[in-house]
Amino acid sequence: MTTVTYTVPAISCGHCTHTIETEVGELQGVQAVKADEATKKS
Ligand SMILES: [Cu+2]
Repeated sequence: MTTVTYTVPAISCGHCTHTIETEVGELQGVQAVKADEATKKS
């Protein structure tokens, strides 16, 4: 399994992380998504 970390400065609240996890999780080949509001990484 490959892990990739992205920095997403636009994350400003828990709703943003939820949106990212939902949308990225629908992409083909993505097994798990975790977005973090505090570090702005996903
Ligand atoms: Cu937000």
